[in-house]
Amino acid sequence: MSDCLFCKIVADEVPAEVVHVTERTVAFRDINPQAPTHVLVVPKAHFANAGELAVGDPVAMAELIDAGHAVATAEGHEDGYRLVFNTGEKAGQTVFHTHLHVLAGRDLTWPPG
Ligand code: IU
Repeated sequence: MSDCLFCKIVADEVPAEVVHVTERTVAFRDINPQAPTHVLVVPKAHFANAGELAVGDPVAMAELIDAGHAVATAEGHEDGYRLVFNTGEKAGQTVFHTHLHVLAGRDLTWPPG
């Protein structure tokens, strides 16, 4: 999608601090981090949300979650991290290209706000 910010990051048309790349995913640091580690893992192909990715490309969805685990482990947080998909405006989704938040490095409370 030509007007999608995360598609532009994947295409290297918009700068981002990329920390991990796989065949189907790119992971980069969130510009407004909510934890010491706050990385977004996105599929290279455009899907609007997690549900669409799960149905449209389940292999990429599995790779996305695996990448999230790899990022958390690489940053030393195998003892505790959170993977989050905000799905839909009501859940706080603001960018409509599927992205997995990887959050770690502080105490993460439950339930989330
Ligand atoms: P959300 O789940 O759609 O609310 O998450 C979108 C995230 O994208 C949010 O944490 C933003 O800080 C982040 N982000 C970014 O990393 N770079 C950007 O240029 C923009 C948003 I716009």
